[in-house]
Amino acid sequence: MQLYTHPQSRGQTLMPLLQELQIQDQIEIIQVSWEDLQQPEYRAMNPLGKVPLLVDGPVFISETPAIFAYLADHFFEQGLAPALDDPQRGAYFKWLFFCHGPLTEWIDLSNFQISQAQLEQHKRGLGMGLPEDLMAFLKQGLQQANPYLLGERMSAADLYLAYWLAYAIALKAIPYLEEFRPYLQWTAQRPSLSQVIWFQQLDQH
Ligand SMILES: N[C@@H](CCC(=O)N[C@@H](CS)C(=O)NCC(=O)O)C(=O)O
Repeated sequence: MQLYTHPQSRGQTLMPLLQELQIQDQIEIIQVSWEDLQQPEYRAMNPLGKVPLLVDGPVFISETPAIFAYLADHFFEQGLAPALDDPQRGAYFKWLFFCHGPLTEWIDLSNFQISQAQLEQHKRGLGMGLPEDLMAFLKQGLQQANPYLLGERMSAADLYLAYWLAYAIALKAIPYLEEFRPYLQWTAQRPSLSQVIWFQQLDQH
């Protein structure tokens, strides 16, 4: 398999996953430049012209949570994905897609100085609703985490959510609420996450 990525992209969220799955030597990491993404050869693989992109033979997988889910299933023996008949698979996908949808939607929107009045006006069309709804979703989920989202065993969804949370807190896109601290302090102890700069900066918030 080949993973096309860029060091300043959300492809970085996949690095702890590769480490936890112990597959760093099985995936060829191809660092591309932003210019490479404009090339027809790259666009043929991903017409969006975005990274990350995982290539597994004839299969081209863009969209970060799809790569998370694909790799966690492919290397199922490492225990990062619930089994097909495990009811927790529902919560697992909920968190993967929550990060890809509402959470990153808000991180993007928070860069654009959009007023609360504009958000109120468009809230029905926004996948995230209002920022306070997003916070309520996160607070409830993280208060129920014990210590991980699915209980005692960490899943790929924890690696994805914790990364985005630490990043969003560093960007000040979301506050570092008391309700988030036990979960983030716990996940930050994983060697795969403790090396990530956003986790190292958490103490400053
Ligand atoms: N929906 C994609 C979005 C990927 C994405 O936005 N990638 C950005 C970097 S974080 C990118 O490739 N930007 C390069 C460009 O637009 O030229 C995913 O979540 O994987």
